[in-house]
Amino acid sequence: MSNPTSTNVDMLIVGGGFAGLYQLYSARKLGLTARLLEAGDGIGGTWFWNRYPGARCDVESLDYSYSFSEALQQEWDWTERYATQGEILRYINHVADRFELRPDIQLHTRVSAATYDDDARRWTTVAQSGERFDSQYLILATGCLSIPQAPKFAGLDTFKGNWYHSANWPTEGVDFSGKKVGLIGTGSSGVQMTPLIAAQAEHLTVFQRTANYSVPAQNEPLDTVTLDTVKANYAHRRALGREAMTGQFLNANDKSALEVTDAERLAEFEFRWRGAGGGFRMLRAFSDLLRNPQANRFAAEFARSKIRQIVHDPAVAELLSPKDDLPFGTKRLCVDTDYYETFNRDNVALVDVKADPIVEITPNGLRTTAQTYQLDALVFATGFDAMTGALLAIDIHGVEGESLREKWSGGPRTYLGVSIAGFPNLFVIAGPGSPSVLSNMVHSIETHVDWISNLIRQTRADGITRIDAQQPAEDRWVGHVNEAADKTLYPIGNSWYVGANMPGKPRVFMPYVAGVPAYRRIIEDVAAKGYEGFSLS
Ligand code: N01
Repeated sequence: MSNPTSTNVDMLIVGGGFAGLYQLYSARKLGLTARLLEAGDGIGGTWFWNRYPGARCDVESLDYSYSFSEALQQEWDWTERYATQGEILRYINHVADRFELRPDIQLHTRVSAATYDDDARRWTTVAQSGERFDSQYLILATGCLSIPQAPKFAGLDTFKGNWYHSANWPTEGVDFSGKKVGLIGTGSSGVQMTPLIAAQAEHLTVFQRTANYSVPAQNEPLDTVTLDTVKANYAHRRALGREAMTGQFLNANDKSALEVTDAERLAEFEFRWRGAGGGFRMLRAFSDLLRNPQANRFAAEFARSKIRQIVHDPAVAELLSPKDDLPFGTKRLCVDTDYYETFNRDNVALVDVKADPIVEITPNGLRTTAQTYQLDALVFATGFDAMTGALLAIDIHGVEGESLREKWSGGPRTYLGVSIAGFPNLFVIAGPGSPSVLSNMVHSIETHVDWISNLIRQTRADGITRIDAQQPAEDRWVGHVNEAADKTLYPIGNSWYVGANMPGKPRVFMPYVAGVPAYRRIIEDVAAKGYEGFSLS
């Protein structure tokens, strides 16, 4: 029975980014009533919140875009190989308007709890405002990097200047002209904003705890010839993406780094660093780069040699060079424009806060164990409670009141990264246990939404009202995800992939590493076998 004081819909979708919007579009196609709840005062998810200077995607725009509508992909003209945050946000808003999605989108609504009623076979979802929603299906499209890691530095409340987090940037932007700026964090966000802040501010001090690897994006404008060529056969590009490890064609080399000569290896790395598109193509330079320690060391040493070539001061170059305990690419590779070059500017300084940790923020800046720094503004690019943060921010209770927070206290457990045993009719899009953040997210989102939509279409036709993953199937999947990760070097790196950036978070490698094509074949096979591993009733 549905609750008369709630909004009743067939499907409730939480999150208004790429995943939520496509899920809403697909729900409509299924003939379902649906409501999408979004915490922000605009749609776009990641691309709504992360407005910091230099924010852009590290997946090429022609791939990081929906493929479900040929008309959409024909009519939209991306202007650069790697799109800026602003351009992606315009695209998302265009999609919402074009497919008339807005009437079913409710902004300013942060979900705080969701409880399953096994008699009614429905979810009751509650927003922070107290508003209630009643639905048969609950879709969590909450994103993998949507709960910023709040800085917990002592003394922050005494700081006289303004401070900002990369993922909660003021809509109107920030003018750093004439200011001494301190930037904490050198992951993708910090690496992208460094050159732009340095160009504007009087002085920039970058506080680095761990050096990560960064590869130049080789970004460039997309001319009409390129766009026309892709659009003339967009299906071909999408098909190449579907069969590529990460859901985007990166021209993967199937040779081992150990089977080629030194000169051939160097040529391959150079080709990928410079002309062939830069960025993640580097990770596909050799088939064993992320599996074989020696192959990985070749890539790491190549990247360090580049840093030494670019950065004039050898001491700064050394500090920017990732160390051997971080294999190349095991923490998400940064993709930059002029990051290392920026450290040649007179108004930029690099501080090693591993050797000399931050003690506190002071009214006029920041104090490390050895030094004080006078700063007018502080920027935190300190990352996120990744993959599980947004899901566990909601107090979710499944069959017999089981709490998701308790179930996941030792790390996330899903069946196929999309379903959770004991939480029927609830689906996670691109969640832990799926290729997710290791892939082109838009591609993986489409894969999940299409798969969930087929499951719902088929089960509704069969009169099934309850879809639940079986516990043994989930256990086997969790085992398989771990096994796949353990065959790679990924778990070695201290990264948000394993929750290492969050003190106290269980160390579990969260995404599924075997790649997009292997994963798709598994979930298609599950569907072909009548949704093997699910209890349908
Ligand atoms: O966050 P991060 P991010 N004291 O977690 C440091 C995606 N993304 O926002 O490494 C001092 O990577 C921390 O140091 P350490 C992308 O998937 C994509 O940059 O923990 N430092 C690290 O340097 C990316 O991977 C794009 O030692 C502290 C940094 O803060 C993900 O989002 C752009 C600290 C956090 O790095 C997250 O990237 C941006 C402390 N107390 C983001 N706490 C593109 O598409 C943390 N740090 C290009």
